Amino acid sequence: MNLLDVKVPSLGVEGAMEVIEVCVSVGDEVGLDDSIVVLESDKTTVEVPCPAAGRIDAISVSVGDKILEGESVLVLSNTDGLIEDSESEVTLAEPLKEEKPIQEKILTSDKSDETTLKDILVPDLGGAEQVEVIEISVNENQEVAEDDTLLVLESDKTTMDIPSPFSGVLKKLKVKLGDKISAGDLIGVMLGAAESRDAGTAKIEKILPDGKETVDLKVPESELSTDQQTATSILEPLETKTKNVHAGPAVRRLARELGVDISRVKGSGPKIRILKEDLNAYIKQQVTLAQGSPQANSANFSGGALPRVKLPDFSSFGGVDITVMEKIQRVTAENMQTSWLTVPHVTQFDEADITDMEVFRKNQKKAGEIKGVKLTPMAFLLKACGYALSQLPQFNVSIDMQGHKVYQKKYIHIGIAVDTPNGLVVPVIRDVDKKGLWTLAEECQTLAAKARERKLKPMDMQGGCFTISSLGGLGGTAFTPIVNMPEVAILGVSKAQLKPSYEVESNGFVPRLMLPLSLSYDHRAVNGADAARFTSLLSSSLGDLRALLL
Ligand code: CAO
Repeated sequence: MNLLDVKVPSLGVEGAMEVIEVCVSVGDEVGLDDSIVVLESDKTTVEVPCPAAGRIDAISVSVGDKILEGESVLVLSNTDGLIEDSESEVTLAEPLKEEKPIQEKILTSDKSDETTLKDILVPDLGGAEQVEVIEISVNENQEVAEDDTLLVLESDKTTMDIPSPFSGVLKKLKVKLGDKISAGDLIGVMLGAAESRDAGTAKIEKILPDGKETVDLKVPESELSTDQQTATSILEPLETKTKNVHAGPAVRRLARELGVDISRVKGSGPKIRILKEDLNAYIKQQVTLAQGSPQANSANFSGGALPRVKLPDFSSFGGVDITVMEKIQRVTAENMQTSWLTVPHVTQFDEADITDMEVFRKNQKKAGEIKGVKLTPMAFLLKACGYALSQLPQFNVSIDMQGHKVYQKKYIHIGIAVDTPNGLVVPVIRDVDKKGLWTLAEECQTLAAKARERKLKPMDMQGGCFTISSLGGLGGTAFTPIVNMPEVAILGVSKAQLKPSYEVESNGFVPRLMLPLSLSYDHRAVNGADAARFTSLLSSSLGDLRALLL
């Protein structure tokens, strides 16, 4: 094992410099000249380049430290020919400073084999980043089975469980409540397979700045991997992982001055280096979002400019419990308020005669049992709305009032409002117009179940063009749903009721099952005549399903 103790090079700066950024994390592979830390003095900001390619084994500085030339920054391993082989064990080229975190490696009792230590990484979160940990469902040294929930995360749109990718004993947990984590971040370290921990011994060796301490663990040697070289791998210290950002000092300084988290900026330079233009583009984008473009995260508009309603002292009237709103509740409330304040809402009411549709639907009960899918009115509503959106594409748009642009979508993805114990969530069914009733029913069922089990990923809730909110299973005659921005319309569905309907042929009244429809729309994007056309088309296609085949 070749190790290199990387020190602060001669920078021609007098006195200590402050570490303002650590650009690498333990375990990172770095190339020659990659930036490892950024130092700042009164007069200058300097990026310290890596003197060789290798893997970061330990980092001895943190942001805010003051360091001098010649002081150790980090330890690099696998650096070709820079340091003599250190045989079987890793020895830090120089002891780390006292306050540095304890590091660990796993050794077997008498040989150089290693245990099967596996990192548990945050899986793909559907593109979401910096998602908050709201619940930790496991403890260190706890046995965990594959698929057991490890963490619960909460983004702006949903909560999701993170299952364990394999079984074993959780040796290290590297996240805590409130942490913001992204795909690829380390959740913890799992030891071996849980069921085989009853023979043999392996050791976890703690490497302290000034010595060593060994702890025995019961691990069967048969379980210890012989092909991995983990005896030489030091586990990542317990520290916050900083993103490896490539940017020059001037860009970093500007980002700091403007309060921009540089790790969120996409670099367009060589090695995805962040240029000043990238920073400008990022700031411009954020400003546009804050002004309400269709891509805006409506959580940006918290309605802060509204006068605050002063609450009375409720306890003077009787007993009161106070709870803090959960994030999903808060974000839903903010989104509702934003839409209510931004969108001029109009609601168009109509009814669809679903007598024949219900006969057809109920006739499919047996087929549904065989398929394991329940065909509810929702599948028919999805199909009919997909058809109406294809016929009246003016409902399949988003508008940007700042840029005076209309975004006409060429796909038909429909969100369904799902009532869950954690609040309202809106998973999206894609390409509704291209799917049959059974597929739509199955996807609706799966997504609603996932929503209730908190298993939806952010991507499951993105890309909607239109929303259906069905309260039909619960009751009510009509309601005025709020448009789910940046969509421009939402269909509310209430409970179907038998009503007397005049029949010309028999010159009398006959009972018909009528489904109440409430279409709320953004009057900036859609006019009233189109809304009437939309609900009429829905009504006629639900009244005669053959229209959907045309
Ligand atoms: N009229 C009469 N009965 C209806 C109906 C309607 N419009 N819609 C559904 N039903 C019936 C179903 O046929 C089913 O009856 P059976 O069990 O006898 O077959 C029953 O009501 C329950 O249906 P469901 O609600 O389980 O299934 P669904 O596919 O209709 O709806 C879902 C799925 C996810 C939309 C629904 O469960 C849900 O969460 N709705 C709430 C949406 C909500 O909260 N909206 C408000 C948002 S704004 O605050």
